[in-house]
Amino acid sequence: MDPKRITAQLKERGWAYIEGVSLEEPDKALEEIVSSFSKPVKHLDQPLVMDLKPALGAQPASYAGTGEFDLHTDLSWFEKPPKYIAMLCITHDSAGGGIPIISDGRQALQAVSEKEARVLKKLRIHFPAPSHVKLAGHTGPVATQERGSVSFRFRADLLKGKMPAAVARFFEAAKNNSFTLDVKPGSVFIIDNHRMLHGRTEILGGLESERHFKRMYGN
Ligand SMILES: O=C(O)CCC(=O)C(=O)O
Ligand SMILES: [Fe+2]
Repeated sequence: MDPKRITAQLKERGWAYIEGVSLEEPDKALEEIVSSFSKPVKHLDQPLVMDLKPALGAQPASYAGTGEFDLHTDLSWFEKPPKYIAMLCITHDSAGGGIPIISDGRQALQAVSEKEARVLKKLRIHFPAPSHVKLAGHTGPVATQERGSVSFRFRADLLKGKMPAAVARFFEAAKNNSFTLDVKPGSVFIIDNHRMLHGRTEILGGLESERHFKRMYGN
């Protein structure tokens, strides 16, 4: 797809979708797409292109786990989470799970009361890193007013203690406005990680599932 169209779609609705990408050299294909509209970035000791597939011993809600993964921001524990996430579908979960879900943070913010929206912009929440990542995490609001737009940070399953009421309302609203993406082998979806929350349904084939996605970040 024309990089201008990717950028336009990301700006307009927070996500872009490309079909029919050749899977002969999938890492290269994904790198080319991400480089066409952004600057590829990697984090910690992760490779530039990450393989997302079930592995023994992983946390259920993680890239290698098989559980449902609630709507979230990637790398919520970094001061500056990557702006874009691109995922390429190599193979599906033939049992019918592992379906990507996304939701627009702007819509969720619109859906809560004005008072709750003020709390979401003001209340600083601690977003800890998962236990296998030795980082202190990040403390900041769910919604950050930036020049002309609001950026979002959210990760429910890692939060410690009871979720503040406004945050729970935001999560509820995000779930209510979420939708699934009809991805197939060779499709790439790109999301604005500062605007959209994403997740997946449970991988029904479990550890035996052939589900395989590739993921890359860009700024
Ligand atoms: O498995 C997926 O579709 C997504 C995984 C994910 O969102 C993550 O690892 O942050
Ligand atoms: Fe994620």
